Amino acid sequence: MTVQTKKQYEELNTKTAVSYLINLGLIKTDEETTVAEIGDGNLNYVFHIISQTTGRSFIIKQALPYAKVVGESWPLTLDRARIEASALKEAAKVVPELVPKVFHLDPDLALTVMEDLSHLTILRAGLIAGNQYPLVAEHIGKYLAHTLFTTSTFGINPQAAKKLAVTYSNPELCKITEDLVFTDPYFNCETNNFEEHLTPRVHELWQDKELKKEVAKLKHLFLTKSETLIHGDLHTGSIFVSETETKVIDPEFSFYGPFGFDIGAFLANLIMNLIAQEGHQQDSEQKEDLQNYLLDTIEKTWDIFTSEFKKLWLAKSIEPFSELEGYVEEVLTDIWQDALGFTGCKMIRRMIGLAHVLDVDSIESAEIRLRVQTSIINLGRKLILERKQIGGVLELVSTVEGAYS
Ligand code: SR1
Ligand code: MG
Repeated sequence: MTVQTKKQYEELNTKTAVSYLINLGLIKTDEETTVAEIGDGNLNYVFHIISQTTGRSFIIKQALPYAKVVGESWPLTLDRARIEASALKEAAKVVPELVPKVFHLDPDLALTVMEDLSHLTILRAGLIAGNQYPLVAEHIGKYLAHTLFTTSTFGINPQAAKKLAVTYSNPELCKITEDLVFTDPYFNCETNNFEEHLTPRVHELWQDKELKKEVAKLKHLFLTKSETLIHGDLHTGSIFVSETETKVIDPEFSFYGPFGFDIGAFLANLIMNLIAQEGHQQDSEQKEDLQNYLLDTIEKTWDIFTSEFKKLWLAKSIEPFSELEGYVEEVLTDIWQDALGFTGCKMIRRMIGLAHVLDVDSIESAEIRLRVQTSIINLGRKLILERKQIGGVLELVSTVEGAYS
């Protein structure tokens, strides 16, 4: 009988990262390697290891026992490495071409060895630089429909879904979202982080009872609507792209949550980039072209999501009621309204809360930054309050068009 002993957690460094791959047999001792820690996110180490001898390369992502963005005073579960690797494997069952390959998970060291995607660009960085990615809407629309449908009770039986929900119980990372997205920005909280010039607008928001009540309802949905396995943090920094490829990374916030949450996260980040282009593009023709591309991406993502979702519904739904006329449309309407509310919350949190987006923060002119931040807050508010009236994606597109110069 072999007794499995739990390894002691220790942080990797560039040397031990290479030894780790040697021990796994992924590279040989005599291979010449280069290695760098390239993590630029809020929470983890990311080591990029290249064998100069064979040309093969790997990523080792290791969770730290605290949030890197704040420091050791904010302890954080290492279990998120298991959640992330498992969610990537779950997604690979339905959209293998849209997620990185996972080669190895080590739950004791909280690390995952995965496919190196460094030939691709992070979507956020690409959009800030003014690039366009023609296939991203099609790919993300498909990713959303297939991942969300398949783990819902339309795709698997309720017993299997309940068991999966236990596997993906993720209370600590959910708490980050509960606090940073839904609660803190609406109160005078220490975690908040907004520019001095936004203070009058933020104080107004803290008094905005109409808005706060709707945010409270959306928070309640996030807390209780266990519909399907969601990514949980699908912003444009969690997506690698090129002209031809798209890969969704980083699902460490995965749990059984509302259908609309990932959709809202993606739309919010496209909208923020679109509004922020005022501070990035000098040439007005180029700016308009980019903004039209982003509007088109919003529209296409939703259209592809709904058409793929309906196809899956017809071909694969295990719910006996799914043949009822009009049922799928009603499900999609609920998803849409939730998604719009979450879009608004995700926009407001990035202006007022702890973690910001580079799209806005990298605008040099303070005057333009203030204008952009204010437009994002105001549009976020509108989407939250009017989520049940904005009847479709074309109406969303014209609402967004009305919000920027
Ligand atoms: C402490 S983590 C801050 C943010 O980074 C992640 O990407 C999530 O969006 C989280 O809210
Ligand atoms: Mg992340």
